[in-house]
Amino acid sequence: MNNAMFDLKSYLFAKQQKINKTLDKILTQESNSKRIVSAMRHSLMASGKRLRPVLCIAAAEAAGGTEENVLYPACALEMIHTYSLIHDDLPAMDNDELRRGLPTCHVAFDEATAILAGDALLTLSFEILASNNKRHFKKEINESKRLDVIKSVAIASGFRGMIAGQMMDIESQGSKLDSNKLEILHFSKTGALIEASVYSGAVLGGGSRTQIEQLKSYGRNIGLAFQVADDILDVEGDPKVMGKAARKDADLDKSTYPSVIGIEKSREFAEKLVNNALKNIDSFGNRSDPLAAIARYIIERDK
Ligand code: GRG
Repeated sequence: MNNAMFDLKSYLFAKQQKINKTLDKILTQESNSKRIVSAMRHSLMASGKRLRPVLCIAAAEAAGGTEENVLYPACALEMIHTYSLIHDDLPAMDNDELRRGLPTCHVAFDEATAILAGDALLTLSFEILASNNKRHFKKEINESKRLDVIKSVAIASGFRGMIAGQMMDIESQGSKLDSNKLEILHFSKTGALIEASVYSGAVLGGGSRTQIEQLKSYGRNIGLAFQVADDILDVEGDPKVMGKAARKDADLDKSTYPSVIGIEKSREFAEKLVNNALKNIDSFGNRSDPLAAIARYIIERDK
């Protein structure tokens, strides 16, 4: 049974502060191009929720590790996420002008710079995941765990994960998918990186094989719930609160949970996924209070 009194707001605030400080430090590294760093900084340091790195840290803590063990790898996950947002906003994809409350990268800079900023964040993330020095991991993490995480994150963000989801999303515009196909699309596009964030924290935090499997299932459930909630927010959310455009899915004639199964059934489905996620982490006791609170937050959030 998880603790409903857990103070998620304070937990998120403390973790977001640490993550932001670390991301800022990473971006102070030398580059021969000031412009590329400015573009990376523009998108990365804008006000994101930092959900993926927070999940990585919370999973590590649930598995018996510490924030310090995973802070840099957690930041690498945020870089991959930010790269995907920069590229998703491009004119060739969703053509959005507002992201995280700021002009999108290609509007603030230009298309070529935005493409390169996304590429640079993606490659930097793998440099960080592959580095095993004191700066990136306070404690030595054995090489096989690091390789496992690198491979899992690469699969989740590549052509068997996020990129496949994005391609399916583009291909399916204008047609209605059935709920099975939609689940595959949504899990690939958004859920896979969320699952990989939890998995990475569990592995690097030193979880047992059983704990890693339980946390991975939790990640899978909340990953899909996140995208169902995102579909609902696109219908009901306030662009001023979200810091991005709403009603885009209908404009682009995309298949979403509300358009395929209706808004009430979408809410019920998201609720069911979160309940499954809570069951997955039941045996962790109060060490998984942050993860339980995040699971509920994912479907109750307004941005
Ligand atoms: C272009 C390679 C490539 C992939 C794009 C994830 C993705 C695939 C595109 C993002 C498009 C999108 C808006 C998807 C909906 C779900 C989602 C990822 C929302 C944004 O994530 P949040 O809410 O954003 O965690 P913040 O800004 O808080 O980090």
